[in-house]
Amino acid sequence: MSYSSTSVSTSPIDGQKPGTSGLRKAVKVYLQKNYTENFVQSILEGGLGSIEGSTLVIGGDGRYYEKEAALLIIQMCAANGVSKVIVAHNALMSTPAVSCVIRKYKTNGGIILTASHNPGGPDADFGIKFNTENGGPAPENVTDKIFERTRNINQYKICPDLKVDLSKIGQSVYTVDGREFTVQIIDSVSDYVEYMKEIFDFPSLKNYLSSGKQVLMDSMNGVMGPYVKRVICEELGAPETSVVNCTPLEDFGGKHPDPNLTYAADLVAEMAKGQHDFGAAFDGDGDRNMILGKNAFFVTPSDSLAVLAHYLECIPYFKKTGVKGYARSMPTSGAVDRVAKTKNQKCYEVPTGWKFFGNLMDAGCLSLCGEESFGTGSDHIREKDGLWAILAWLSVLANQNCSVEQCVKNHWQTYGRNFYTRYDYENCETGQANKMMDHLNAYVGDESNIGKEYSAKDKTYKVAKADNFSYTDPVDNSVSKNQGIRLIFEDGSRIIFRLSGTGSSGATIRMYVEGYENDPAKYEMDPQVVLRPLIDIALMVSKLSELTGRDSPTVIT
Ligand code: G16
Repeated sequence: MSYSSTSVSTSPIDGQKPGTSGLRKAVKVYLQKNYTENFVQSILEGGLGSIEGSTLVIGGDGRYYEKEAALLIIQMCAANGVSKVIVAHNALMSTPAVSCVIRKYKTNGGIILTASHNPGGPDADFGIKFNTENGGPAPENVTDKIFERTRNINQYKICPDLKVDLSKIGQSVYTVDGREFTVQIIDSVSDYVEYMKEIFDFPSLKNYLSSGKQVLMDSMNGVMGPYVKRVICEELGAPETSVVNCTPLEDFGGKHPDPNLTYAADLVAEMAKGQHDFGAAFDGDGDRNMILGKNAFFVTPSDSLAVLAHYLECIPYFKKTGVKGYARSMPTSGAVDRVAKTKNQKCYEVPTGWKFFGNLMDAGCLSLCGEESFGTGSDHIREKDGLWAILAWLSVLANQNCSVEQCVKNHWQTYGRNFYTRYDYENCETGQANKMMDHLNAYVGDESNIGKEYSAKDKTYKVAKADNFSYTDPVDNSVSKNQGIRLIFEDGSRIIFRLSGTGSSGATIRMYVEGYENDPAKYEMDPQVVLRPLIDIALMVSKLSELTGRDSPTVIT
C-alpha cells in the first residue's frame, strides 16, 4: 500500500523539558493540540543522529492514551523517514523488555510510553521517554537536544492515513512517499523471557520453588502481569495463585502502581499473614521492584542491592562475565559500598536517574547497580529490571537455602547495618518547596556550618561536609550539578534533600536519612527509632514544616 505524508504547522509549547526519566505530564496536558506531536517530532529530530534509515522500538505500560500515542508515533515515524518500527503486541511492553529488544535487534533506540509508577487514567499521568541505541534512557546531552527542538519547532510530519492493527503479530511493509516503511509487531514477552533463561539457572529456580516455597507477586495491574505469569507460573511452575493483579489496566484499577509499603499495602497485608515465603511487587512499567520476606519482612532497596552484590556470582550470567564493579545513586545507602570494599571492587556514586549508569556499563565498569527508589539492575540491559531483581533474589535464596529475613540478617552480621529511611512530601506547593531548597542551598554554601554540632535525643552529630551533589561522569567527563543537598556527618550519617524529577504537577520533596550501626544488639531495631535523632535534625535544619506547612510525610519507606 502506498501512502503520502504531510507537514503540519505548529509552534513551541512551554514545559516540554524531560525530567528524571522522560516527559511526564497529566494526560490532559498530553491531549492538548499538538502536545504529543511536538514532543515526538523533537525526539526524532533531537534524539536520532539520522532519522532516515533508522529503526526504533515502540512499547509502553498500557496506561490510558498509550495505544493512541503508539499509533500516532508510528504515523510520525513513517512520515519522517524512519525505515522500520518494532512495535510491541498491543503496544504493551515493559521498560526493561524494551531495553532488551533495542539491544537484541541493534536498533537506533526506542520510545517508551509510560509514566512509570505514577497513577494512570484520564485524570492521571502519561509519559514519553526516549532510549538510545544502548537500550538506556537518553543521557542529558540528548534530552537537552530534544528540549531545544521543542523550543524551536514549527512543523511536524505525519502520515495520517497509515492505520496499523497492533493486535496482529507479524510484519507489514508499506510505501510512504516512495520509501519502504516496515512495521514489525512482536510478542511482548518472548525476547525478554528468552534472555532471562540465559542469565539465570531456570531448572534450579524451578526446583527451589517446587520444594514447598510459596511466593506471591503483585503486578499492580501494570504491564508486568503477562511477564510474571509466563516466568513464575509457566516456566518455574508456581501455581496461578502466586500471581495477582496480572491484567494490565489503563488506570491500574485505580491503584498507584508504585511498589512501596504504602502503595503496595495489599501485598504487605497478605504477606503479613505468614503463608508466603517470598513476596514481590512491580510498578506500572516493570522496572521497579519491592522484596518482602515471610511475615512481610521488608528489604530496603539499598539492602537488596548490597545483598545481591555479596552473592552476585551465584548467578550464571556473572559467573560468565565476572563482576566488574558496583554503583548506586547518591541518595541510596552506602551498604553496597561496604560489600565493594570487602570484595575489592569499585563502587560508583551517581546522581538519581538510571541514565547515569549507562556510560559506566558501556565502558565495562559495572555489573550491578541500584537505587533507593526500588530500582535494581545489572549490565544485562540498560534499564532497571523488576523481574530480573526477583529472579536474582530467588537465585540467592536457592543458593543459600535460607529465608529472606535470615539472608538480610546474615548480611548485617557480616557488614553492620546501614539504617535507612525516606520521607516523601507529595504535592507540595512548588514555590514553597523551592523556598526550602533555596534555604538549604544557602545553608550548604555557608562554610561556617562545617563543624557545627546538632543534638537530638541522646545523640550528637557534627557536620563534616555539606554540599549540593555534583557529578563528573568518569567516562565522558560530563558534569551534572545540583543533584541533591547533602549533609554528611563525621560518623558517616547522611541527610539528603532533593525534589522529585518524576512528578507531573506540584513538587514532591524527598528527604533521605541514613545512619550506620555495627552493634549487633541494635540490628533488629526499628529504623524510625534508630534514625529519629537524625530525622529531627533534618527537619530542623531544612525548616521543612515552617516553609511548606507540611507536618508529616505522605509516604515513609
Ligand atoms: C525514575 C528513574 C530512576 C530514579 C527515579 C527517581 O524512576 O528511572 O532512575 O531513581 O525516577 O524519581 P524521583 O526523581 O521522583 O525521585 P521511574 O521508575 O519512575 O522511571
